[in-house]
Amino acid sequence: MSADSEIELQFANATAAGVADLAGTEMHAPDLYDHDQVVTPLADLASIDEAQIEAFHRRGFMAVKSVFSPARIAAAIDGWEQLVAGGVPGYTGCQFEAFVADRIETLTVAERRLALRKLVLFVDHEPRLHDLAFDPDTLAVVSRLIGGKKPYMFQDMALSKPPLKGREKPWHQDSAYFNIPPDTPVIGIWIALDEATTENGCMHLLSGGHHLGPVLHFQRRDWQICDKDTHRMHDSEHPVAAVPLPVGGCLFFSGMLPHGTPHNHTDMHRRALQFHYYPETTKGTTTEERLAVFGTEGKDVTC
Ligand SMILES: O=C(O)CCC(=O)C(=O)O
Repeated sequence: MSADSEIELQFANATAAGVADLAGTEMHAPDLYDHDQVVTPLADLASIDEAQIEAFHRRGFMAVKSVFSPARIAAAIDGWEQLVAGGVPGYTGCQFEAFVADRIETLTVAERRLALRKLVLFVDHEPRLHDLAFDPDTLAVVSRLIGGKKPYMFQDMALSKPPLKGREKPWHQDSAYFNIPPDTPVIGIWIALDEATTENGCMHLLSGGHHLGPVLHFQRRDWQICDKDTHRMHDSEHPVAAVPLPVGGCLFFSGMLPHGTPHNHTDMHRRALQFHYYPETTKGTTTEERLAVFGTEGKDVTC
């Protein structure tokens, strides 16, 4: 089953209580997120000059420390918690870990918080999260990163890594998930709602790896780049950069950049929002066309 059809199946079965995430729960190898550098973020959006835009295109990412105020993040967290608690009528985008699949309907709010894996499609249900997705200052940065074009927000999702149990998001390219031409300039924005550290599952990126082009993805612990391909691509020209961020910090990154986040080994929760943008004139393709580039079917390859 393709990643897309899994998602379609999950949402066909969605209830207000939520659905179970179908990705694997196996622990990653201890060295899969070994990093060569820890990124120091820019101070704020005003620090982004032409040299930073050029560095973004070279490295495939740009981290900024103070983007959203404590008050806006506190409001976003409140919005998040209401969605997770099941308190927003009509919202069906909570995805829980498979270990609660048979009892989602009966979980307490505290249990829902700890079993949540992902929130999807929330901006039309929660104005405080909508506010961050359509922030004019970050949209202006996205526009600069896509050559001055008008950005269109086409994906809103968020991963939760609860204390000690929060699972890895294996190495992948986001563009491998989207039915759009692979050369579309896609920009992801990842916003830290909790402090993100190397221990609790901050973002890890293969610096410059977006220049390697599309990489084959396999359905293993998730729809992901094979671990051995990640090791193969990781060299002196493509170092692994870890990006710790404070609350309200923000990472801008290319949809073609290989990235992943390790297991949360701490007693801190790690919540983050992720939005994706492309130029508003972008035209879609089909799943077949996407898998012809990113998929493994019929390519006689193993992972
Ligand atoms: O928030 C995370 O841990 C990773 C999110 C991510 O990379 C993704 O879902 O594409």
